[in-house]
Amino acid sequence: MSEIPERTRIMGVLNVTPDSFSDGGRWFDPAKAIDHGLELLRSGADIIDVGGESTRPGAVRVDQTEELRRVLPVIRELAAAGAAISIDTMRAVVAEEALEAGARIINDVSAGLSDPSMLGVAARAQAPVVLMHWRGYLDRANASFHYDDVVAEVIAELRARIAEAVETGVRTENIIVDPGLGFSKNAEHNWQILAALEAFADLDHRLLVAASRKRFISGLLSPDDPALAAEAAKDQATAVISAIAAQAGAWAVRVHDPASSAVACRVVAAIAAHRPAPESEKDENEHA
Ligand code: PMM
Repeated sequence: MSEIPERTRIMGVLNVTPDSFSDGGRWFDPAKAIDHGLELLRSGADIIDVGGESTRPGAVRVDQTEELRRVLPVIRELAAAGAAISIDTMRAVVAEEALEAGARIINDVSAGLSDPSMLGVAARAQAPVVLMHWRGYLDRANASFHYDDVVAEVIAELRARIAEAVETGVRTENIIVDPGLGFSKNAEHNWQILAALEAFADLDHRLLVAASRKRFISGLLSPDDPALAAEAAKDQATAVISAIAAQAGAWAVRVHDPASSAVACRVVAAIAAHRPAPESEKDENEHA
């Protein structure tokens, strides 16, 4: 991937859908989507995550032809402008065509469980692939899920997806893990995961954290009526989470407002750069 700096990357969200959770309908027109993608880049995004299917609870699946119609022109145009693009899809064919159109990363919120051909596509293309934790794929998204220990169980279930990806031929360095905030998880689960991000970073794969504007943030800011939480306040809360994620070692954060999270991640990187080396490293340098 070209010129991505040594700090937590900013993945800007571009939903080319009529019905996504926070930005559904805004960028449904391809020309508007392309403009918004360029704006995301200008405001600090390193990667644009293009999706043509909403994963909000209760969403109806779009058919494959429609999904392709939504994402391909946008990917082609943004790739031609030099953008690094991830394709947010649960369909192997969409992932494959998106890669051909210029996308570089596959982002599958079902971690290969929705379409059995997905991991094979990632392996053949040797493309980085996001494996997100989710127990239900749209049709079961409203089911309530029980965890005795959400952090341990999500990590164990991610390990199983990682193992299958490796078995299918995906190189370990191409695996990106994502705890799937808000997917088969309530607010309590999401906060518990955010309190334990280091454990996800310890999986030794790149870690993506995607909290941006999600319902548990609105519920914190406006507990009586989450729908009333202002977008700017949600983005401020998201930027704080981006800083916490960066501090925990996240490779990237997926956000709707790149500017605020880019500032947060830059500050964390600056502080990290000024941290004294651990004693063990100092000893090694002295003896070098
Ligand atoms: N969340 C949404 C869509 N795609 N991809 C990854 N890897 N992780 C996520 O948590 C995730 C995702 C839903 O949020 P949106 O409707 O705001 O895009």
